[in-house]
Amino acid sequence: MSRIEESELIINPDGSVFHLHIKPGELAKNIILVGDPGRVDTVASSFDKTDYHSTNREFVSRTGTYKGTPVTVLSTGIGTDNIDIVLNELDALVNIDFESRTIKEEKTSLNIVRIGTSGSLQKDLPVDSWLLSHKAIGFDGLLNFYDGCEGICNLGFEKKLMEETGWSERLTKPYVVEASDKLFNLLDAPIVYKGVTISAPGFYGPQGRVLRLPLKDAQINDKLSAFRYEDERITNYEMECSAIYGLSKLMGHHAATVCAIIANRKAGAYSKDYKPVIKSLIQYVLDRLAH
Ligand code: R1P
Repeated sequence: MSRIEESELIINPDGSVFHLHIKPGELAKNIILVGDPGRVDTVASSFDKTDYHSTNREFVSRTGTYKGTPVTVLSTGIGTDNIDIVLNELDALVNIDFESRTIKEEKTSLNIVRIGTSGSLQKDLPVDSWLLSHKAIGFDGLLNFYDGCEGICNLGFEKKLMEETGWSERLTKPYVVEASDKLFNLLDAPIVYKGVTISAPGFYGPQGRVLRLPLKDAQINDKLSAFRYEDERITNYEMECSAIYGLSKLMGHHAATVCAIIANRKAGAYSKDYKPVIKSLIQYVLDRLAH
């Protein structure tokens, strides 16, 4: 087993991993990711008890139990660039021996559920509903840096999407990845909408929003809403799911994303108060994980 150098896996003087400030042994196998650090305590307030906590930049965590089941809640901040840090460091905490700096022979598989907020691209997917992402489309390009990405991506979906939208050569190639069956089935229920989620590398232009700057393709959101691949349609925009699905698949973890729809881009609508919607979604996810 080759040793991973100090510059490649940075371990803090207290033995915690570089950005997350979590030490091996302080992480639960069930992990809830939220974007907003302020949402971490909303999740942890339902725990029976909290055993560990950490704070560094936008990465805030609490590890404890919910109805006896160990759970870690961790904030990622915004964007798939942060997800690259979060997924690699979570994986290192369970699958790399920090003493010898070598990859462990026996791998640990984590259950990773992102609870987020999102904007709908379909008129009939209403504000204040919950959307479970069956697939994610990465407009961000992160996964393309990793070997093996073609093997886990839906190349047919990608090809049709690029053809039908007239995908510009200046844009990074979109990648299409899936939720883990295990977690998708765990979180599936009649009250939960299912769909295909775009993770965009920005909030404004990359999601077709115009304030002062015009878009390269003013019709992009209409094309995306109308697009169909087999029996699936694109339902919503957010900014993290694609990298979570892609990296989890490559590393052997289970992942699913469920979002509160707080805006409907087609209807021009925005939730009057999405906080209770998020709160009940958190409760739903915790109960499913503890089931
Ligand atoms: C943008 O406002 C942020 O909100 C959404 C997007 O994915 C992005 O992170 O999710 P969160 O509420 O989980 O942060």
